[in-house]
Amino acid sequence: MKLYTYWRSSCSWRVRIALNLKGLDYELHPVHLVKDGGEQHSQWYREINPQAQLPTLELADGTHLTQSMAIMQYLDKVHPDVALLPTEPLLYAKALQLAEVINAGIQPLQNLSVLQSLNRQDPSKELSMSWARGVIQKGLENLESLVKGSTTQFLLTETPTIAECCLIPQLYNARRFGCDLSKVPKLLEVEQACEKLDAFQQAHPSVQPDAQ
Ligand SMILES: N[C@@H](CCC(=O)N[C@@H](CS)C(=O)NCC(=O)O)C(=O)O
Repeated sequence: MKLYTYWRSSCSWRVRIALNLKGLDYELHPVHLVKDGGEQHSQWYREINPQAQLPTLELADGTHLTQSMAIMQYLDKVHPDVALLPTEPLLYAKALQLAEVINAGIQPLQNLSVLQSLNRQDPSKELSMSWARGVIQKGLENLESLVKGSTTQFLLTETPTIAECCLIPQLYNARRFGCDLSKVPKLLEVEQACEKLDAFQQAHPSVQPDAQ
C-alpha cells in the first residue's frame, strides 16, 4: 500500500497511526501542501483525489481510497486484528461519536484552505490564528465533557480506537494555535498513554521523511 501524506496533515497522521497499530507495511508518498501553492492542486494528484486533499491510500490493485474515516474503517474490515472500532454496538457507536467530534466538528473548520481564505482577508494571520484557536478549543472542551469521568486508560477502552487516531493529531494542532489544554485533562492523560506506544511514535510528524 502507498499513503499519500504530508508530515503535518492531521488526517494523514490519523491513517499513519491506524496502519501502524495494525502492523501493516506501507510506503509513504509525500505531497507538499504549501510549497508552490500546494502540490495537492497539481493535475497528477487531482487525478488520484479530485478533492485535492490528503490523505489518499493506494491499495495493491491501484484503487485510491480517500477520506481518513473511510480508510480507517476499510482497514478495520480487511485487517480486523487490533480493532480500531470495538465490536460491542454501544462502544462502536461511541468510538465513532468521539472521532466525529474531531473529524466533522473541528478539523474541517481549521483546515488549511479555510485558514488560507481568512489570511487573504487578514494577511497578518491574526484572524486565522484566533479562528483556529477558538474552534479547536471549543471542540476539544466538548470532547472532554463527553469522556471526563472515564476510568479507562484510553478514551473508551483499554486499547486505542479510531477516536485516539483522531485525537492525537488534533492536540498537536491545538498547541500550534495556542489553545489552553489545561481545560482538557482527560484528553492529556490519554495522549500520554498513546505517546508510550510505538505505533503513535512512528506516526509523529517529527519523524516523517518530509518533516521540515
Ligand atoms: N475529511 C477529510 C479531510 C481531509 C483534509 O482536510 N485534509 C487536509 C490535510 S489534514 C488537506 O489536504 N488540506 C489541503 C487544503 O486544504 O488545501 C479526511 O478526513 O480525510
